[in-house]
Amino acid sequence: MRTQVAIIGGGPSGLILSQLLMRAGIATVVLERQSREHVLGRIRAGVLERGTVELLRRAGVSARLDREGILHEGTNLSTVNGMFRVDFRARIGEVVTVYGQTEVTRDLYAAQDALGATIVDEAADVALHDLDTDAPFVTWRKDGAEHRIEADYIAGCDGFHGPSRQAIPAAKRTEYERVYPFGWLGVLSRTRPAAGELIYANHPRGFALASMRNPQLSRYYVQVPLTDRVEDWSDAAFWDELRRRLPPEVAEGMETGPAIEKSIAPLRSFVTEPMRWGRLFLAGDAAHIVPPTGAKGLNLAASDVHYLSEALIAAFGGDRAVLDHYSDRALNRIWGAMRFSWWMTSILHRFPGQTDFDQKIQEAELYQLETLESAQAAMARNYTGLPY
Ligand code: RFL
Ligand code: PHB
Repeated sequence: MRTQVAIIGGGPSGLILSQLLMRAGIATVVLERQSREHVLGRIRAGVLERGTVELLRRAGVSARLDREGILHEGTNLSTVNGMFRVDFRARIGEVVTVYGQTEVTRDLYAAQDALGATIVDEAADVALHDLDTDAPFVTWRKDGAEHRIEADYIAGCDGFHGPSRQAIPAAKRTEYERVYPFGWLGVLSRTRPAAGELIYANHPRGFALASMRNPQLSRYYVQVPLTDRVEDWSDAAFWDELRRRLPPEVAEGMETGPAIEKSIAPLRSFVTEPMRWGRLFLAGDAAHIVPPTGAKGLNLAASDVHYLSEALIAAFGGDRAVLDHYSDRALNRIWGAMRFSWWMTSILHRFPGQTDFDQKIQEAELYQLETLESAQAAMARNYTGLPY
């Protein structure tokens, strides 16, 4: 088999890239380790920047998003001293769209099917070969048979645990990492959201977040120690803990119900540089991870794919120089989001061993955000999306 771009990973990065390339007349093959059912069962991000929405429009997959996405003009922050709101629209004239990653992925699969895309699911033992030559290829196993595909370029869109990043020799990459000493326990429930917009809560018992997917579907998180397991948390224990950490006026009227999904995600900041080696290009979680506090993971995957699709389309049009700038262009924006996600994480969580001094600094940061329009404008700019 032969194609122009072999894409490893059928998550949002891989599917958006395939969609944009196919619409530009470039042939792709997507190799995904899991079944489609598994990929569509994952509950992840929920907040889209304008740039992400525009990219999905350009990819021709925004009909349902444009209909069902909920515009949020601001967000709430809750502290020991009460709750305040940062008004994105008033500060910088921007908004975000609430629409789940699961729905984005579902729309992408439907659009790819309509274009007749080749998406191989349940591809086992995917391996990348000869990346620093002009004839790279990928091998995998499916239904007991060995397969091989040659490509002009390979896109590593296989998330944090995929093989693409590891295919770059260790001596050729630099990794930057911070692991946070806590995780988020998340619950999805068929209940009315607690508030009209998100609430990020700094509380002495730990961080909490009230989010949503639609008017009937809520998504909540509480900070938990890394030693906790999902089985340790009954639904009742989760709701009790969440209620304690949200503002009383919100907790009082909050609807609760059975958890449809419950999982614990560790928090990490990670970047590998450069995002290219020979004919391999990394995009999305394969190259970087942010803690979810800034809602940037999916949005960074989208901006990477924006830069990468532009570069590949230019290369197939005869201008290969653009490929040389992909990594730097993407990383510039990635580090901006890294800083923001780290900062949001730092000001909102309880850290083991946090001193009274650390505590006072957190309070001062949040007070600035409450009272300084310039601080709110900076947060609004970062949260709604740095420019491409
Ligand atoms: P994905 O979504 O991880 O997709 C990668 C795809 O590659 C496949 N794959 C392989 N395919 C072939 N061969 C292999 N050997 C492979 N190994 C892996 C995987 O099955 C998968 O389908 O990466 P992508 O496309 O770059 O998209 C990035 C986003 O998914 C990610 O940034 C966000 O979801 C991060 N994230 C969250 N971001 C937020 O903004 N808000 C959140 O609430 C939020 N929650 C989360 C998250 C990420 C999580 N992960 C990765 C553990 C919750 C979780 C649990
Ligand atoms: C979510 O709805 O899952 C969500 C929203 C905002 C975040 C993280 C997760 O910062």
